[in-house]
Amino acid sequence: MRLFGYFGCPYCAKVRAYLKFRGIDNKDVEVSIGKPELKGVIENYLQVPVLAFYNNSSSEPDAVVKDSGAIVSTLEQVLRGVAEPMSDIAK
Ligand SMILES: N[C@@H](CCC(=O)N[C@@H](CS)C(=O)NCC(=O)O)C(=O)O
Repeated sequence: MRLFGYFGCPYCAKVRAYLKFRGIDNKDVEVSIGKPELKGVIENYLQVPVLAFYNNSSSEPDAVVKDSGAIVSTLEQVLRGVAEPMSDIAK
């Protein structure tokens, strides 16, 4: 999974802290001005953090969650088995 965000973004720090706390591996993608990195990931949303799940070789994300609260809540539900696994969050 990839976490799109930038250094100094408090909402991104919140999600990174949560991922570390839960021991979830991820790849941090630092976004630049205008957030071109979000193109093809999420449309009409220019805030970070955004979390994206990818299949092995896919360049298109299988699932995308925006908003730090929604990211934490979604991952927590998946970990607790009360939501469908999103791709495979252990990857
Ligand atoms: N409710 C959102 C707020 C996210 C937010 O405000 N992110 C800021 C950065 S900390 C942002 O992307 N601002 C627009 C920008 O930097 O261009 C969340 O919890 O994720």
